[in-house]
Amino acid sequence: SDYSGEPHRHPSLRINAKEPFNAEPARRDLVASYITPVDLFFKRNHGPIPILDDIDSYCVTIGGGPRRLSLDDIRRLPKYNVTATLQCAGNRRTEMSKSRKVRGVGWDVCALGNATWGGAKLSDVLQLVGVPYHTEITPSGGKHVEFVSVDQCPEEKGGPYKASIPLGQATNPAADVLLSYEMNGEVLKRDHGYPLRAIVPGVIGARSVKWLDRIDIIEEESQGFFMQKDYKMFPPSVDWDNIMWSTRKPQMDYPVQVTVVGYALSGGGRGIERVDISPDGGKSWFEAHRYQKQGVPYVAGNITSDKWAWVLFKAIVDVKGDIEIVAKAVDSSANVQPESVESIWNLRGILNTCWHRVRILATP
Ligand code: MTE
Ligand code: MO
Repeated sequence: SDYSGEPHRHPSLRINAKEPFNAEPARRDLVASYITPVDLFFKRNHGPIPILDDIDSYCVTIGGGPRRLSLDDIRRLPKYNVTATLQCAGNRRTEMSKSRKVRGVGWDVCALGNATWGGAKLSDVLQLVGVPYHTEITPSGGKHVEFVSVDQCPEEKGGPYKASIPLGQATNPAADVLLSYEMNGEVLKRDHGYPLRAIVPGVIGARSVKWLDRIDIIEEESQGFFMQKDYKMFPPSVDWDNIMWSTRKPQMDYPVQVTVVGYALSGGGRGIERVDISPDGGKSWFEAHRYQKQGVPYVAGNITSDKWAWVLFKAIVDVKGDIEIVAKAVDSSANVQPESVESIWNLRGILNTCWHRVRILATP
C-alpha cells in the first residue's frame, strides 16, 4: 500500500499505528471541549487515505448504478446539522487487553469524538432515487443499505471498506443518518472522509463509512470483512485471568482536591441520566455535574437534537493518600456500565464499557 500521500496531522495526537494511521487525542485535550476540534478528533483507518481531488466529477452511485449523484445534487437537498458522538468499538481496548490479550490496534480511552456533522439525510437521498421513507422501526431480517468506500484495506486483502445498516434505519428521517460533507462547520477533512461519508448516529463508528463510492440496497447484511469477520462481540471465556488490584499504601493525611472530567454516552440515542463518581474504588458514590451544548459552531441548515452526542461531566474529589477514582454512567433506559472488564471480555477487544478507574498516587 502507498502511504506517500497522507495528510498532515496534529503533533499532539497519540499514534497507535502509523500505517494505516490510527491516532487519538490526549485525555485532557479530549474532555476540554464539548465539540471536539477536527484536528484532535481520533482517526481510525484501515488503509491509506484516498486522494479524491477531482470534486467536480465526484459521484456517489446509488442502488447499483441507475442513479449517480454529484456532490451538488447532495448539497441541494435540505441540510441538517447533527451533533453526534462517534466512538470506535475498539475504544479502551488496551485496558481490556490487560485483563487478557486481545487482537487489534491498541486504544486508550480517547477513540471517540463529538462533532457537528453537516449533510443531507440519507432518507432524503434515498427518497430522491425512489426509495420511500419509513417512520417505524422495521423488524430485523429486512433489506439493508450498504455503504461502499473507495479506500482499499490491506487487512481485507485489497477490498474496499464497506458496512451496512438496516433499510428501516436508513429511510427513517428520525434516525438522523447523514451523508455528511461538513464537520464542525468546515468542509470535511481527508482523514474524516472527504468529500462524503456516512454518519450513523448512535452505533459503533465502523458503520460510518468514509469516502463513499457506492450505496447499495441489498437483501441481507453486508458480507464485507468488517461486518462479518470483525466488530462482532463474543462472550468471554470462563477461563479468564483475575485482575488483582494491588494493595493500598497507608493513607496519608495530605488533603488535595482534583477535578475529575470525562465523557459519558450511550448508543441508540439514549440520553445519560446520571454519572456517578466514587472517590474510593467503588465503595461510595456521588453524582457528577453534567453539561452539554457548549461551543457548538454556528452552521447553516437544520439543527437536530443533541441526543446522539456525549455529555461531559465534572466533579471535585478530595485526595487523601492514594485513591482510585471510578466513574460510571446510567442511561435513560437505566442501563448501567458493567463493573468489571472480565465480564465483557471478548477476543477482539471491542465495546469495553466497564467502569473507568483512575488511580491517583499521593506518594510519588
Ligand atoms: N470508512 C472507511 N472507508 N475506511 C475505514 O477504515 N473506519 C471505520 C469508520 N469508517 C473506516 C471507515 C471505523 S472502524 C471508525 S471507528 C470510524 O470510521 C472512524 O472515523 P474517523 O476516522 O473519522 O474518526
Ligand atoms: Mo472503529
